[in-house]
Amino acid sequence: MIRPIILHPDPRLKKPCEAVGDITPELRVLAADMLETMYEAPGIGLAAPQVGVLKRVLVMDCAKDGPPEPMVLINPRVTWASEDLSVYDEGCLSIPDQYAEVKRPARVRVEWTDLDGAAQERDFEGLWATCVQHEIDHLDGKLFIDYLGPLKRQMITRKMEKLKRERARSGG
Ligand code: K1U
Ligand code: ZN
Repeated sequence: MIRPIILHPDPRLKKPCEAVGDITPELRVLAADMLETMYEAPGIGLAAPQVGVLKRVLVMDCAKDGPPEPMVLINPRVTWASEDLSVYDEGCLSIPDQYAEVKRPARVRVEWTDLDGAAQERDFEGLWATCVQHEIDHLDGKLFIDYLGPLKRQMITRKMEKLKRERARSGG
């Protein structure tokens, strides 16, 4: 099921999410819904708070060519980050049509739990590294615009408030 994506500004996008305990059937449904919602948007990542669930779950698929590579990360944690940085013109499904350059570690090692409850670890680089850091930020209540200066951040937030008013007036 496709779930509505929450738009900035919204208090649910600013709250740190709570760790997932057991892998329940509800969690599996959430992960499947998040992947469906991400592909439909379309996007390359999605974090649970973006669909109003304040739990530490994210999905992503940054595969460019070839078959899809859907990933579900539960309780993800960056355990190592490279000193070298990379810049990417980031977007966000909660901040549509707004893009800005963000500098982040070029490579990261991430540990997480998969949907079978097994511990996983992987090194990410390129777009995968940018995306997993963007999504983990969502789980900590942080948006890519929080890396920008106050003027640029305020300008984007004002545009989003206007967009939300217009969408509310036209019924969605
Ligand atoms: O978390 C999100 O809001 C999803 C976001 C992830 C992301 C994008 C760029 C850099 C870091 C993280 C998106 O997917 S925005 C849409 C997007 O980037 C895209 C959409 C279609 C094709 C390719 C990219
Ligand atoms: Zn985002």
